[in-house]
Amino acid sequence: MKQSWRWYGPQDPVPLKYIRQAGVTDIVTALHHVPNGEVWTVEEIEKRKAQCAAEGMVWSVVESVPVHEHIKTREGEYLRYIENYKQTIRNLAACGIHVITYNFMPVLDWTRTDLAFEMPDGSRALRFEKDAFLAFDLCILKRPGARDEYSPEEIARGEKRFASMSPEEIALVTRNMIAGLPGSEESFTLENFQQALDRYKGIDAETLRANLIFFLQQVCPVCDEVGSRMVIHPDDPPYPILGLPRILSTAEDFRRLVAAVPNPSNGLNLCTGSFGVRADNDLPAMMREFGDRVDFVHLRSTKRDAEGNFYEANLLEGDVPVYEMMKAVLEVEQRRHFRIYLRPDHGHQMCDDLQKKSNPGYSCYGRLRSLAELRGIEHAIAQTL
Ligand code: DNO
Repeated sequence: MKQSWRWYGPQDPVPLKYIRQAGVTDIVTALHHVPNGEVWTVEEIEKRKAQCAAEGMVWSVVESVPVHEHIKTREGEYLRYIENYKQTIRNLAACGIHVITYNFMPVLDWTRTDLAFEMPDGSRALRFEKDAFLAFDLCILKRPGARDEYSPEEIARGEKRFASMSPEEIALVTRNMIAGLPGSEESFTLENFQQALDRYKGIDAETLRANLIFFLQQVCPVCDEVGSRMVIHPDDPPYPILGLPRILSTAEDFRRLVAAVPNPSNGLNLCTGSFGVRADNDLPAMMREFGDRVDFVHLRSTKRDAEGNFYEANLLEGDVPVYEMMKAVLEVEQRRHFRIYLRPDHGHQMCDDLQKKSNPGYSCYGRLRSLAELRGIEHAIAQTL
């Protein structure tokens, strides 16, 4: 694997100097200051590249070039935004950056209800609590139509949870849900959030899928020409939420995408933590099946329960078969003669980081711990190949 690390740019409380000490060679970052939909210029890309190079690392993977909402809904200025996206791909390639992460989740990127779930050892994890989510949807947002989508048991669970919440907790859950987690690039108030959801009223999963296919049919030929690859990040969580359609939650979803857009540049960012929330996703099998298109892996482990909750577990203690997954990564690497960019993800907030302000899931020590474990596993498996 190419040991990589997500850096949010000069504002990131975890500086490049620390990242280098973690043993990292490759940086995953984005130009977060460029508004969604606008072109990333060669000049701005070069500036960021130089910052990484000055600390002895290479900016190799973009996470993410955000896809403007107009492209997802195929309305308004979507054609102009697609042209801008193509130009950004060309500019990145001109600067030697060829792996581009993106997602096609409507409105929200990844979603959690709790950003400081206390683990038995005192560290803090990100968590998705089903009841808090139901309380948000049914009693805080009061989304029209929500009641028809849930069972009587779920409605009762949401109402009970809402009744237990203090005004502070209501404000906190609301903020966690809609204020934008790191990398989301979109942030809402309760008022404009409902409007954003409403834009998807006539858009079911098949329409959204068609919009994604249309987008890829436009940008993939450019990628093929300049030797780049678009790697889609799966839905997180991997099922529909808030009445919004989801189209990249399972192996079958990606299979369908490849069947529709077979260009070599149509790739996958295999995020084990996102796909791993579903018991029906066989992650090592997905790595083996899609490996030729997986240039980038997020290796983290989630732990789910029967009530529909999940949290970010210690790497070796969650539902993700990390050893098998790493074996599959190494097999694919051998087959392709290519080293896959792999980064730790959503580490626990621990040690000194508990007193520091950091991007949720992206503090220093937790990811350092995960990367050290991943490196050890890779090293051990490599001896046997
Ligand atoms: C969360 C990240 C996502 C991811 C985007 C890719 O920690 O994995 O925000 O970057 O979905 O576009």
